[in-house]
Amino acid sequence: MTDTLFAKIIRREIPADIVYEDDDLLAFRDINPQAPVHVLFIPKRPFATLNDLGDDDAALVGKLVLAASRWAKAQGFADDGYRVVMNCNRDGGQTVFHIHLHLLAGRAMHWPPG
Ligand code: DGP
Repeated sequence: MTDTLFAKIIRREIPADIVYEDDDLLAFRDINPQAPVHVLFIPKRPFATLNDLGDDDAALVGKLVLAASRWAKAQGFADDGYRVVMNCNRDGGQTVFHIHLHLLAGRAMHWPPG
């Protein structure tokens, strides 16, 4: 278990620009956006990294991905496209140890990523 900045955002102890919430998930704008639209989708349950997910969490992870794709579609990004990214640990570039899915949209993305 971890208590991170994101847990504080869930508890409304620090402010965030929240764009989506349901019983299991929260989504808010990244404080350091890497695209015109950069939103983080997180489960309210505090998994530190992708390594901490198990079979029992498959439905929650599915909800996370679907919430992001539905939000992107509702915002009008479905046709032009967008990117979703989940970073894991040091080499993946993870800095906040509460799993999160980055949704980036509003510009053409590059590949391979840095
Ligand atoms: P990652 O490198 O994958 O762990 O991404 C963490 C992201 O979290 C990074 O893009 C910046 C963002 N972030 C860090 N602290 C805060 C915060 O306090 N508020 C918001 N909205 N985003 C934050």
